[in-house]
Amino acid sequence: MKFSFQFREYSPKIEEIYGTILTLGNGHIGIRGEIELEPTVYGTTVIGIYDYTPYFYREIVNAPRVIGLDMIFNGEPINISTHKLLKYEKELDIEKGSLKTWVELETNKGTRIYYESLRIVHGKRKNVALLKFKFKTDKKGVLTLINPIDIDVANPSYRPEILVKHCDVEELDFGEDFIYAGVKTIDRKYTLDIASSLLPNEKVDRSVIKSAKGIAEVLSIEVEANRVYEFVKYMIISSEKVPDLKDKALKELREVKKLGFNKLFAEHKEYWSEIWKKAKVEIYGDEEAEKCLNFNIFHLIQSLPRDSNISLAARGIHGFGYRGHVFWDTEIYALPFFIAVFPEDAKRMLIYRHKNLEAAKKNAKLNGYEGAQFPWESVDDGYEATPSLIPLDMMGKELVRIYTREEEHHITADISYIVDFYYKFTNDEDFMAKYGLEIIFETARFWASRIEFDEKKGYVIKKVIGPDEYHEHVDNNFFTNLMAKHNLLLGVTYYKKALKRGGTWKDTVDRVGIREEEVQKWNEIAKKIYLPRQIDGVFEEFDGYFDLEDYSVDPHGIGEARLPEEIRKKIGKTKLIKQADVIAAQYLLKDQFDIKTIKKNFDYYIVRTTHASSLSMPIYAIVASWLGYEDLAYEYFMKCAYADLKNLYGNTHDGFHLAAAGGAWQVLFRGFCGIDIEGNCIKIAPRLPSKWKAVKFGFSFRGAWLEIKITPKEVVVKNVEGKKTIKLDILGKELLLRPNEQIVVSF
Ligand code: IFM
Repeated sequence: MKFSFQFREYSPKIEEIYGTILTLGNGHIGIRGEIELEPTVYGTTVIGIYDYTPYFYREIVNAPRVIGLDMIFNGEPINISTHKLLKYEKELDIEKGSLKTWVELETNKGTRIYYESLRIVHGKRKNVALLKFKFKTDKKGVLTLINPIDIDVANPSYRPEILVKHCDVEELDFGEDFIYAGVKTIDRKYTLDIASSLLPNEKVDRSVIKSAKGIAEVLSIEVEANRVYEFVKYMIISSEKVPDLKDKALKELREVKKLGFNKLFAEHKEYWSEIWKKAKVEIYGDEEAEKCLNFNIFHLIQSLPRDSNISLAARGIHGFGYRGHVFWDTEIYALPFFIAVFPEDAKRMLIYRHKNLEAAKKNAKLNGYEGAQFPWESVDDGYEATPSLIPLDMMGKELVRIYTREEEHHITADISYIVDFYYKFTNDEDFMAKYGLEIIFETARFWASRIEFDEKKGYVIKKVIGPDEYHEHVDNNFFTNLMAKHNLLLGVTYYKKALKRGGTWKDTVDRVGIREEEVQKWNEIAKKIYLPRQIDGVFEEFDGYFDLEDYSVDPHGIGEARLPEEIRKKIGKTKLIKQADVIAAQYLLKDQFDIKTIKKNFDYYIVRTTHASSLSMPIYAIVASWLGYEDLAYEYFMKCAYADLKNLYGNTHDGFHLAAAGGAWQVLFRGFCGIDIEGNCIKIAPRLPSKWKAVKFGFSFRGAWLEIKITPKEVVVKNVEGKKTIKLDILGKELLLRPNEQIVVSF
């Protein structure tokens, strides 16, 4: 694989977009892709480090910026925005996980400057980032390099009065060959230790400055004309909870300097090469789709937390959109990729939810319910982090009231859904005993208390927001009711399984205190749960939806900006929906619908969906592919894959759209390749886009690693690792795939 992405424009606005799409990360550190030579409001994110903030409860912290570099040549500061820029090029190499930058400029005094850098955030050493750079000029003179740890950073915001600085300086220190900053978050919960060292390949004069902005080392060097000078900047960003963190950080800095850039880069490349052996998707006949899909996979992997104290944030490590909060995006959109390809990593994200079960129980209690109610937006402590008010509207003036924290309850069922999905893929009994069963039982308990009985309708769920967030305070949202039913039935099924299995599963039943009568009640509620009207086969999205003013949109467009203002203003009173809702339920719970019904619903809702959310198109793409709407499926797939590369939602600067990224992978897996797990059987019913000559990738299934190749004429599946025989159903043909064997089905 050789995938690199080139970018050649420069303007502060475009640079903010590059900041996101060229982010490098390793599951601990995230460093945005803005050029090191320019100041920026963006610092560094450290996964799992949150702090209190107005409106948003807690937000991911903009950590001190250590990647920056100031250059002064013969008294002229070398900013690319203030001189004549002759060349600006950036190249993200997703195969190596590296970012290269080339700058050529003529200064206001007429000096030519050539600058070239290579940046990595180390894959194997979670605290380490490196910047190697070269400098050349056509004049001799004095080059001054300033290597700062900038602690004067605040979280970017739309409104200046709510800029929050989260880092409180504890210590600034330096030695002969290092600078160091120790900071704590304002809530005192987290410590960050940052150390850096800029190593020249020549003799230089070195001094250190401390200021309100932080600490910086300053190197001065007499340079000759037309000679290349090379430097390596070593950076350590550490957040471990150990007493001697500073010593550890400085020790690690010494160690990596001793190893040197080349060895460290070799290790880093090895890391990515191992990752790509599993994660890569090859698409023959469509290089563009192949590149874009792997680009999204790269960003998903970089955002994957290394421990279970936090899960994948909706906008990744790439920015401050949604303040680093974790939504259903993680479970429903991103996790299927990790479950299929990196199940051990997926498990950590599920354990994160289990760790927060106590918080979810408190949340339920606070709202008058039983069991566990997961927050719509979650952070490091598992409490509800959704703002009730957002201090901006479209004009950036008024506070906007948000009801999702009170009403978007489907997340609780979504989490149970994915626990079951994980179990289907992995058969991880131990996980279920320790974590999974408890999540399913406690969430079933929640729904049993959340649901009300209505004499006429049966069990109803009132006052919710479904995935379509245009309609608030609605009763009986189709998605919510169906997912709640599924959650209750999972409770019933796993309870029965646990009794049958005994051992640790039965222990969990006892530990959680699940009683037979309780489970019977879950069953009864599930069976009598009310679903809104169905007219001509189309399910009403919620009670009363069909009575709203009709309005339709072009299914190829994105967002609300294309709507007339009067429609935008009253959008909640129309039938327009923001994203897949009924169709999302039909995707997740496919088995409950026949294809004719799915088609009727798809045809109805597709012309009423604005796709204002990036979570919409992945689901419509998958279902479109099931329905044989090949062009539309492919168009939506590419739009998911291009969401950030082309800034399709206009807010890429706020972070990566990881739901669209995970969604794009699901379009491939569940849509084009038609892969489903049914019992212990993998069903494969492909419908490749017609220009695809073949698609090839791997995934893990119950301890086996399977490699699959699909062409328009055949399916080839290899069982390359593991000791298990796998049951397959390829286009209706049932087969057994033994270890180290391959099966070819031609059609
Ligand atoms: O979770 C989504 C939601 O479905 C639509 N608004 C944005 C959220 C975060 O991506």
